[in-house]
Amino acid sequence: MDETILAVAILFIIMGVAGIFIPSMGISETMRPLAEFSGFLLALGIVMLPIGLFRGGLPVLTGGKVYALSFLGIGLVSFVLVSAALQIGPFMKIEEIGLTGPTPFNVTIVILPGSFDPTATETYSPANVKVLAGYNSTVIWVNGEQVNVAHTVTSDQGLFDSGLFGPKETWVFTFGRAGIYPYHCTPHPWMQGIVTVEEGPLPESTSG
Ligand SMILES: [Cu+2]
Repeated sequence: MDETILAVAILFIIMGVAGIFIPSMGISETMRPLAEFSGFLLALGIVMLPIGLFRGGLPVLTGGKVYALSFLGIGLVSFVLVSAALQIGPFMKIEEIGLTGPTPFNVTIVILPGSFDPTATETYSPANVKVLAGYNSTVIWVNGEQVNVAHTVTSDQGLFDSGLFGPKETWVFTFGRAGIYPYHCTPHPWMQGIVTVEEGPLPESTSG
């Protein structure tokens, strides 16, 4: 057993799992590359683990090490299982944040013409919207391009994805859960926006 490799492997696995969970909790869109890097760390850790364990023959484990390793292993496995059961972290499902029907009011975000240009400063407009779940949390994205360019509305956290839609086309999504939902355009990653959903008592209707 090579304890250095083993320790590094365990460290990579912990960092990998943490790095995959943290960005999916919707903290910041700048965390997105971290999730990708974490996947790599996790894979590397998993490859290194048996190398560390079995280098120089089968491991002869004694006392404390057995407990420490099994504790770690059981901890990691139960962490992943509990997250999957609760559908949190990377296991959050789209059905969990989306509603099926439209809300009484909605918000429209226009994808400005020229958003395909990497130097464009304004793309999704407004780029930052705040809505109230169940009240005006139906968000409509309109592709306002004047040339034939398709865009997407893709969750940084993997929670929703419009797929490509062309000029004059729209994509509608109704948010049902409070949270901060950063998104981007798959072919044009400089296009970035955030929908902030709040939950609370609905304002009284003035239409009746
Ligand atoms: Cu785009």
